[in-house]
Amino acid sequence: MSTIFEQLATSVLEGQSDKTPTLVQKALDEGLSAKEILDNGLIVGMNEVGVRFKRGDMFVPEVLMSAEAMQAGLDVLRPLLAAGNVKMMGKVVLGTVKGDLHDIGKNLVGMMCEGAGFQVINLGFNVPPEKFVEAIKEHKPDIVGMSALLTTTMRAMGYTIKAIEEAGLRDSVKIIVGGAPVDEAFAQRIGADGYGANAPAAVDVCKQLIGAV
Ligand code: B1M
Repeated sequence: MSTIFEQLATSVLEGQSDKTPTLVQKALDEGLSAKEILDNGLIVGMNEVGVRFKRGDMFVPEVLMSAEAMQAGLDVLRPLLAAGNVKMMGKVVLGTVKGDLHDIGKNLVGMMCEGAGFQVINLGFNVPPEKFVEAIKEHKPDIVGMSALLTTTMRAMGYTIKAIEEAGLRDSVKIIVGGAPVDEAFAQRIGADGYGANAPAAVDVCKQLIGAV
């Protein structure tokens, strides 16, 4: 008979959006804390999703299902985590840059970052540089993540970094970029601190950027 933590991890891994919140509630009813359920159940499942995705044993639709199951579980825990002042891994402000309407991959990055224990403020898509700047002032994140799917909108990442510099905020945040046309060389050229090729890689880079690994 598997433990409740194993059941939670498996439920995320298998993308069971109906079962995961029920299991989270069961674990709470058994007296486990929100932090234990997150760290020893949900995040364990999501970490395994990352490992399997990198290995080529899971594909985007399955990862999205797992991310949704994770979200459904987190929805039950979120008020408890907020009320209990549980220390999250760090705060990430995330958005798809100006002119770009693609947000599926960016949302996946956001969900996996949440799954890894980060607090994520998702600004949505078509986000102008000044909105990133405002969000940094308001939320004081550790990390700013930008996504672009078009060769024509990649340059907005550079403009956004410039705007963050001009606002005097560059030293207060780490910046990670990603999206299909983006690569490591481009990230370095525009002065980003990191590049994530896919959602699990983005989580790894975010952890590195805040010194968590
Ligand atoms: Co558009 N589109 N699209 N599109 N679209 C692409 C990107 C394109 C490659 C299709 C093609 O021609 N083969 C092409 C871009 C060509 C280029 O610039 N090189 C293209 C085009 C041209 C366009 C329009 C211009 C079409 C038109 O109107 N003529 C138009 C532009 C609109 C705009 O943005 N201004 C357009 C519109 C759209 C829709 C709105 C219809 C829709 C988006 C809906 C939505 O997102 N809500 C759409 C879609 C769905 C696609 C494709 C088919 C799929 C994108 C996707 O969601 N992939 C795409 C072709 C393709 O990729 N096969 C295409 C799945 C997703 C999980 O992957 O987004 O790559 P991806 O994210 C990955 C990684 O990139 C990475 O992690 C994710 C998970 O592993 N990642 C990050 C992403 N962000 C990251 C951030 C990080 C780190 C990693 O750190 C912060």
